[in-house]
Amino acid sequence: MTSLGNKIVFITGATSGIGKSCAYAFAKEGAHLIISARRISLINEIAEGIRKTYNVKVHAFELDVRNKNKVLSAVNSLPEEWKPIDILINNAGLAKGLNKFYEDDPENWDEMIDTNVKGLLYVTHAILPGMIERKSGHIINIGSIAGHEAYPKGAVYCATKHAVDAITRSLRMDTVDKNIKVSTIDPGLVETNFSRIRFGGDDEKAKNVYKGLTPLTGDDVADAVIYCASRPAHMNVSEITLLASRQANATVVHRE
Ligand code: NDP
Ligand code: 8X3
Repeated sequence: MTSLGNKIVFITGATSGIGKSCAYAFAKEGAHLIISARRISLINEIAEGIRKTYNVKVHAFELDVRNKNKVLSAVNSLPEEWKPIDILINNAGLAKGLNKFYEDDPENWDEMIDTNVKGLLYVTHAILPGMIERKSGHIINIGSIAGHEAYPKGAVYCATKHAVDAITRSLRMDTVDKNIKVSTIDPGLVETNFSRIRFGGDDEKAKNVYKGLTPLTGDDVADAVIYCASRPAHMNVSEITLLASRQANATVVHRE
């Protein structure tokens, strides 16, 4: 097992759900954190909470992964001590709407593609050259079972997660000679803010997604991310798929 103590871990979308759970889980292992998201007051609050609980350093800043120039300048202007990033968790992402393709709003498509695909590419593009130079690094993408299967009313969200899957696999080939690991963690139903965002703040609709079963939590996913990040140097976990035990796949769910 590789110790995560004193590693530098960069997490996008750390204000909520899986990203926030990952921040706490890595801090518990003694890693120092670079955490970012769009909500600056929330990310600062989380940073303060982590500093109070664990003896680790936390660098927090506002970042919208859709902004290519800001992503690059934020990474390039990191203080020297924060530059040698060991692990990147590409987590920032969202679904907007659950509609038949022909009834959907193309604005939703732009937001999902810009965040889930282009945002992940921009952040990776900004951080990977340093990893290549140092001949060391691990990129862990938060994909989804929506990257393995398509489901009704999810054409574009599923397309973005299929893209994450393809990017993960290609990147692993492109960096195989650079001592860089590339992995993906692909969960099914995880109860976070995800469905609230998907349904434009409609709490009732969001709750119904998880009705009649016990969904995964952000902490369950963070647990898998920690497993993946802490394997010995010779071992890469290329992919982990996680499902709630009452979920068979993206469309078959048993509810009581
Ligand atoms: P949450 O809504 O709880 O968290 C999403 C996080 O992403 C927030 O911290 C949000 O922060 C951040 N974010 C959204 N847009 C941007 C942006 N443009 N730039 C930077 N940060 C952004 O959802 P989850 O924790 O569930 O989602 C995290 C990831 O997990 C996503 O990639 C999602 O697709 C994936 N996933 C989720 C599943 C689920 O069932 N919940 C299952 C499978 C995968 P802020 O608003 O402050 O910017
Ligand atoms: C998020 C979960 O069920 O929409 O990726 O695929 S789901």
